Amino acid sequence: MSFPNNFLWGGAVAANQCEGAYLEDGKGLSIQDVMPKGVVGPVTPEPVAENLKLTGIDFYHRYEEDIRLLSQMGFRIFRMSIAWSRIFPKGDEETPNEKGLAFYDKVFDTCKAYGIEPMVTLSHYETPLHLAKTYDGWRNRRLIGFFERYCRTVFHRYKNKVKYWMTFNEINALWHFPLMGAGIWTPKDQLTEQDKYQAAHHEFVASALATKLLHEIIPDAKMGCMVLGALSYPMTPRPEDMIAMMEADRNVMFFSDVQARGYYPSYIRKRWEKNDIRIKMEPGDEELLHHTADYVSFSYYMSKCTAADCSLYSKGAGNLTSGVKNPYLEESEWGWQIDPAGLRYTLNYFYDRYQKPLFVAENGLGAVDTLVTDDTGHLTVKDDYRIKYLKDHLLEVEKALEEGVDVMGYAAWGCIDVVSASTAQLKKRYGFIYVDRNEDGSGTLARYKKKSFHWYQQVIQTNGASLHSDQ
Ligand code: BGP
Repeated sequence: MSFPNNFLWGGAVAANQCEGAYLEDGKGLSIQDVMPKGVVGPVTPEPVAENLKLTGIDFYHRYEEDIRLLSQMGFRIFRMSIAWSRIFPKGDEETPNEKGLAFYDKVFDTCKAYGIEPMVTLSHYETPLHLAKTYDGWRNRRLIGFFERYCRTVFHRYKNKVKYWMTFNEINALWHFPLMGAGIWTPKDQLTEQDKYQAAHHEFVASALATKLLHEIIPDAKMGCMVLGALSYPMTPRPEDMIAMMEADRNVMFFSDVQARGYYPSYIRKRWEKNDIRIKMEPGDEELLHHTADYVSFSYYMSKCTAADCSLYSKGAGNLTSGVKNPYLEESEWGWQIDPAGLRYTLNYFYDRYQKPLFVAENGLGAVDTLVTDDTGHLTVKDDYRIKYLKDHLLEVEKALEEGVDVMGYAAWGCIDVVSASTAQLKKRYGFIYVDRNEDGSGTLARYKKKSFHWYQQVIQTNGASLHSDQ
């Protein structure tokens, strides 16, 4: 048996992609409420009806049914996020919104009742809109204080309910999508590298501070860092492509290097020196960074290729970042290249570098699903393509475990269908559970079990052994 008995099998969602109820019970607006097309479209002055996230999949009212369904699959962990703007509607208030806090009490109590451990991301692409507009998000050092107050509030409140936490979802996304990644309101073409490194510094300090606080308030809790784990292969064995790969990977690993090792790596300090980038730090910042993450997590959907001259090759599509197309891989309907072995490589790469427990925070296949009637007259989706994707990836997780990598667990992304992050679509589905809601917003919101629901249930029940059967 390669999967340890305490392996955390589960799935993941984010508040802004599933909850809906965007103004209910005192919630303030978040940046997502004015991003109707995800990162591919413009922001709107006010929330507009075609923004599917305003209603999401109505998890806010249906969480009990949803968590029950997840428990039927045997989930041990449910990665979810707290919408910061439910707790502090504008982000800079002194006093939290009690109704927002009460909502997550109910969610965590339900998880407990069904034997599921919640894993909570504190900031998953949902900076309160007021912080973005008034302070320019994480470019402003004052965000550290606001975040600290938010963390302190939720750590005290959920002290006995939540053991696993994460600070920033895909923290490296701020580099490519500063608004979604770091609530930066200034258009991205007006930002310099210096601005982005400065915003990253504020997030690193905030993350370290949150880790310190967590350990003080809930001593047995674990804090994770989380990066978008799209590593590169060199397009050819030419030495210059290899060097390009090293640099591309550093752009990812820089973020986890700081959070997992507790200091800025020399390659970044040299880059700053060379490019005359001066990061403003306050006394004590660097000492604070020593409060490193207890575990390291990443999302993994695909690998990418890199070359010294990328213009020689065709460009690939991808999860917020992309590189050159790998001629040896197939791709999803959204053009994301499918590379199960890349997950094994990524796990080994991270473990070699940090020697800390790893958690696969997201993995999955976004696809168009069709609801059909099965032999027993029930509505379902025959998603063999998804089963194949997940099975192939989990077999690679198993290989990494066999190689000695300490993998704590695995969360399938969008375990129940949610609105997509990059394109804000509902037709791009990842779940084991189908949600009846269409791209035009119509639908009953009823939940149906897909074929993959029963498959994953079996995988968890056998602690991975069924991955080796023919199914
Ligand atoms: C990651 C995000 C998730 C998620 C996932 C899939 O970048 O952390 O929030 O949605 O990607 O991406 P998408 O929804 O765009 O298909």
